[in-house]
Amino acid sequence: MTRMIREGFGLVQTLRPEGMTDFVTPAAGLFSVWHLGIPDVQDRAWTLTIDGLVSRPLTLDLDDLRRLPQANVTSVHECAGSPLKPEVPQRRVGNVRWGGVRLRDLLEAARIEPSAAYVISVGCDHGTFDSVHHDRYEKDLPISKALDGSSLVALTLNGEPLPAEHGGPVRLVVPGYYGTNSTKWLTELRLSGHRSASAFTTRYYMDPPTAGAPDDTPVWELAPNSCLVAPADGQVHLGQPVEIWGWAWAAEPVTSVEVTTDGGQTWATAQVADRIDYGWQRFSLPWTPSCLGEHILACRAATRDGKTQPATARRNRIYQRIIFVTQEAT
Ligand SMILES: Nc1nc2c(c(=O)[nH]1)N[C@H]1C(S)=C(S)[C@@H](COP(=O)(O)O)O[C@H]1N2
Ligand SMILES: [Mo]
Repeated sequence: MTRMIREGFGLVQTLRPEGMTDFVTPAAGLFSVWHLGIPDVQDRAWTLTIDGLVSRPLTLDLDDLRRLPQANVTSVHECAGSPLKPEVPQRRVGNVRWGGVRLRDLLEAARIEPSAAYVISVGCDHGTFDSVHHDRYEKDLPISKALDGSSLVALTLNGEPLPAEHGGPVRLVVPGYYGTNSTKWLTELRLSGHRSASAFTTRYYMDPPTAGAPDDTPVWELAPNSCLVAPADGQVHLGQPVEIWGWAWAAEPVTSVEVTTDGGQTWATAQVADRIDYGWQRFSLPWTPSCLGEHILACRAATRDGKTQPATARRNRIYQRIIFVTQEAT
């Protein structure tokens, strides 16, 4: 077993939405989450095994991976929040450029069998989460997603070798899916006819039934979400134009963002940039405040198929900010 250099759940979250001013989030500002601790990745000779329902099982080391054709994807990276509290938004999000080998290329090289329905990904971290010992971190994704050409076995983050806290030397990246599916410290990809039986796919990261979905639902595709970057409180003055802007994202491209400055009584349609790869999209709306005092700003994103953000407690609840409109600055 790989030695652990940190034990138990932990997270780093330095940027609040006001600080997310860059299209590409610098690695130093990117949140990080781990459930079981952080493994000592120097402690093992790194290999990635592809096995299960394949006719040509493969074991690759880092040099093998580096020698294969490399691809890049810009992708929003969002944590689904605590699996024990999916109704509490955490706004742990960034937008980064991942580089590495296409998952599809590796699966094709291993010759997957027709009965393979899921790709199960295994990390070498182990330890205690929610008072239970887990001997690995394990996730799954449907084979159709794994073969769509977007997922990577990533070796770089924003062009630099993948830092250990972000899963280096090798992690899975599944653009359009919540961060929980992007297994860090990746050591095995196992093709299976069934979903994984791991606690991280059965007990955790399964959303309880809702009115529209009678069964538990895996926390896979990103639901529409958005946040305001600017203005922050203290930057808005009576009669002075400001730009209200922020980022919006979803598994599918966001096709509309609406903004309110009166706590949701009226909504205006913002301009939304086109999506690049699976990245977040900038939206903006000019505003000249015409009355003094407290204002509740909020934004909500929607996709072409009509999926949008709820006003009720949910991980992608509509993002709000209270700002105070003051006398014109002198
Ligand atoms: N092996 C392993 N992979 C993991 C996790 C983990 O605990 N162990 N946490 C997941 C969760 S919940 C998230 S949000 C992302 C966080 O990735 P980051 O730390 O690079 O931001 O990694 C995912 N991959
Ligand atoms: Mo997460």
